[in-house]
Amino acid sequence: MSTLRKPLSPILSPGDLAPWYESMRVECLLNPGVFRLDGRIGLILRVAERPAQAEGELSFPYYSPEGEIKVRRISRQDPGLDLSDPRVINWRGDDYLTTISYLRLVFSEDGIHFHEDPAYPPLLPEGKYESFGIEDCRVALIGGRWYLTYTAVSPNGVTVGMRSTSDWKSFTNHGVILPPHNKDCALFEEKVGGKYLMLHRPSSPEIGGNYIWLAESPDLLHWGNHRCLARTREGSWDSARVGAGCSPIRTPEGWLMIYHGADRDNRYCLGAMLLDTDDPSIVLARGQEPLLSPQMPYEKEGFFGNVVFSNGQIVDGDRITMYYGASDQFICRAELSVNEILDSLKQGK
Ligand code: MAN
Repeated sequence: MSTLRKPLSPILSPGDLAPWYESMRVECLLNPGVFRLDGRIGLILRVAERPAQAEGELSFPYYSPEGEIKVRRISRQDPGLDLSDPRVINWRGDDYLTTISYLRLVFSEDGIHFHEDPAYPPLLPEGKYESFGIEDCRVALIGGRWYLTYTAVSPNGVTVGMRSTSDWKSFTNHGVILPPHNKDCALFEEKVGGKYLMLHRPSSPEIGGNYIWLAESPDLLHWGNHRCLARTREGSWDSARVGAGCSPIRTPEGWLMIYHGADRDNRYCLGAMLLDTDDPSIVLARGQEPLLSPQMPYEKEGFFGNVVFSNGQIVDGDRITMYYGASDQFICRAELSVNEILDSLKQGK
């Protein structure tokens, strides 16, 4: 498969953006949603910030119930502190995130060089279900309106929030559309069988696991008829968790879905599945091998290494321009061919 990383990868690094929050620094750029607007390509980046870390102290940001950004500081000597994962803090039995994530817009004329446009301010966490941040936004264009589905994190749990817009300047906040623990929500961009459809990823820590589910809705707000679509595969690159990328691509052979899978070492790769056109709860084919796995130095090392993760792409005929996060730190771009992926699925690769 000729998955092409482009020479200018990474296309964005944390140093390319000034911090939004006073006295913080941009630590990570992650996993953008992608859309077209007025002849430009837009990315809705997940940006993660935190204060510079003082010697012997851990500090991390969060939103207070009053909606103000605050910083908590804890001595690194505190015996109740578990810092084994650079993304998460466990302190005296409760979980927090080491950074606060929000969503920031950048635009490009050529799909490679992105810049900010002051007319489009960032989307910040709002309310009590987003107080630890908002992450990994998928974008679906449905009936002339863009629907943004993203992970909303707070002490209440990891949920899916939704906002929508017609101009990327003002947004309607639809609140939590899926309760905890759920993430990786991608909407289909057209109705199937008269219903809106979504892919989502609930987690069931005891019986079950981190599997991709399908749900339907009459109005994009109320979701039912949940069906488990794809589970993890023991002994494979996607043995520990799987989750959908962005809206599946309609092809003559079915819906092509790019998804991420991780193994028990938290190595994240991207793979493909083909879903039946009329009944997408039927998986027609699933690739054995990843489409993309961490290989380049910037994919293997960074804030959280060995990660390639995508939730946004542009499709133009046969060509998929995929934007992806590498090592939870950089934004990269790769080109894939719809037909090559379909052929590889047919050959059982
Ligand atoms: C989770 C999410 C992603 C992140 C991966 C790897 O799936 O938080 O945003 O890229 O973990 O850390």
